[in-house]
Amino acid sequence: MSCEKAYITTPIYYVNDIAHIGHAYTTIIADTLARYSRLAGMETFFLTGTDEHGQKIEEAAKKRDESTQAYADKISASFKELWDEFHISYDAFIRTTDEDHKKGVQKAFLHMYRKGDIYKDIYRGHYCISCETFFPEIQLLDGEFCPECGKSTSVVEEESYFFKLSAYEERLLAWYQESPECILPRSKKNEVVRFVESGLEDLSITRTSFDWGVKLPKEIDDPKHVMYVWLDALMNYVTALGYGTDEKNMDFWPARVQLIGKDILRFHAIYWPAFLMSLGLPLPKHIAAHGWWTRDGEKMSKSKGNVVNPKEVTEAYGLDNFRYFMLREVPFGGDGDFSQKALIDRINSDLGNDLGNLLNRLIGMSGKYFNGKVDSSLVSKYYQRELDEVHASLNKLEALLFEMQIHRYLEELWRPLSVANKAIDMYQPWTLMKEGKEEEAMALNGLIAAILSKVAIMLSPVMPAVCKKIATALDFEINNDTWQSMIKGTALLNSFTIEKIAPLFPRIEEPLLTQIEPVDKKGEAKKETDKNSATKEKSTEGVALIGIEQFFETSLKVGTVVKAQEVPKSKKLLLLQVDVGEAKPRQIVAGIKEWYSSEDMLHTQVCVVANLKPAKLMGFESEGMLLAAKDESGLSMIRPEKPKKSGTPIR
Ligand code: ME8
Repeated sequence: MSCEKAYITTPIYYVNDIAHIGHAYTTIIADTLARYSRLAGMETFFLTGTDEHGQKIEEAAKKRDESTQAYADKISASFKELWDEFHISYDAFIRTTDEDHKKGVQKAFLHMYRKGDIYKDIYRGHYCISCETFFPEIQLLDGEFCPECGKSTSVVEEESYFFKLSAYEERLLAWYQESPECILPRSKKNEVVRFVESGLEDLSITRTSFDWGVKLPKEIDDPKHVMYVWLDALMNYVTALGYGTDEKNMDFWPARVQLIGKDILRFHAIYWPAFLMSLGLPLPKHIAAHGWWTRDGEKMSKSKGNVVNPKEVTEAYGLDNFRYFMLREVPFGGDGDFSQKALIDRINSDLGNDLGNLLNRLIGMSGKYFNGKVDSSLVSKYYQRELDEVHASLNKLEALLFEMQIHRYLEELWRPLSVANKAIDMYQPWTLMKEGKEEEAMALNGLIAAILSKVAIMLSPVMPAVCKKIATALDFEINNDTWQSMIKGTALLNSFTIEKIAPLFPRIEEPLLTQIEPVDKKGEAKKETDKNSATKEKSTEGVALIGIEQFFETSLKVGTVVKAQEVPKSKKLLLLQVDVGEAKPRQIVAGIKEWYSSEDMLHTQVCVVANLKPAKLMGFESEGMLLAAKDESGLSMIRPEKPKKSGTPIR
């Protein structure tokens, strides 16, 4: 066991909203790195959590008429629950409302204050609550709007404590230069360097106009101030290790990788290292900023109703498949567009054809010719060249992972699979058996099993459950011992009898979720709409304008729910039979169970989109869609104001 330490962190997520695939993406990457570090024998600490202070959270709670603490408790618990359902292997889940965290932040504040890095003055400027960021007037759009999110900012003139960020300019630039990989990908680092070179202003780090935050340390005795939420939040990375309290895990600091989205790079690459320098703590090895997931090319937001819920996607497609897709589809640092078609292609092609099928071929060959037995003892006698090729690929992997080239890691990991599939096609076990070359055929079996076992070890941080199944079929365990012997070394599996298991990646023929992408079965409709949208006019709100004829292409009808039941095992779906004035009712699968029970829906009237192509959801055919309005407070069905005959057209 190496005693190298690996501390891996995600951002702590704001509790003003529930998790979407962007949050899941960051967390899955961090989880993959943590799992790999453990596999490779590093002493690993993986931190995630929630960011609960600040004006944004206070306002979100107020809007819902809840106490801020109760509201934060609820949303924080929903993040934790989701990560537990996703088997995220975090070692600690920090909340900024934890007492120890608050103590640690106060201690840090006092340290910086006593050092002379904090002074009191008046802040005059603009504040964007949505980004929890101060902006000088010259940076605002049209003198009013936030340059980051475009929302309106408010004018702030209040007494504030300031952190002497400007004093750290030179030291920050020196850090960027001395540690070429401190910010990954490197292209992102260049942006940061340019920003710092253009000059840094001191940072306002307290507020007096609201009070949902950490108070200043009592030694400073200025009770009307609370700390700026970003100072509070960034400190989580060390308070979670015991900074300012028991210091229990501080030997994990500095972090090996701090994962963030590109939206919060400035806070992590400028403010955070400056705070650490002021505290006399070492700087993280890598701050790794990934790109943005969009939906059909647009930013996901509740108001647009285009947020992809990671739970729905994993329930339909499988957690490990989703993990693989997220990590393989987009080069780290680049933006990605979520579509079911892309997800299905990855599952059917990379996972089904290349990996799952190889295991099936091995099960078939060993069953047919050797009663299920696999023996690797003569692999190097016949297939040394293939083995060398496989080991050369495997040797490149670890560096790719810690350079955050995760898509290349997976690409490279697929090479051994291609070596295996090619070897079967080239040497043809059926021909070898016909020619009486039994020993060679068995060695080929051993080669395929060796490749599958090595790939399963290295794929296990990305797809833990699937790889466990592969390992069970091949009668070995994935752990640090097998990683040492079969990845760092060249050991092959001992002889074993293969277990026949069901195909790991049954082919998916059509999108499984209509709510996410109401497109035709093979995703063609989406492409057509994309093509159309290129020529469509845009309204002032950026929404495509359509002609009246196009609107009339949608058949909308009044329907009456004649039967309503729950979809087994689904937390979201109701199965409805809706009379739309046709010979028999339409079956509609609706994702409304969070807001409506089957009793609520029975005998009520609804508005139905009646000419959608049918799609399957959790195994049930859905022949239409219901209209509903959804905002932060929940979902409400759209119904005719007065009862109407079933089938009445809606104009
Ligand atoms: O910024 N695509 O919290 P937050 C990819 N509390 N990643 C996305 C994403 C998307 N569409 N949307 C969100 C905060 N993310 C602060 C952080 S840390 C000391 C404080 C991910 O809830 C991405 O990692 O707004 C992004 O950085 C993070 O969620 C922002 O989460």
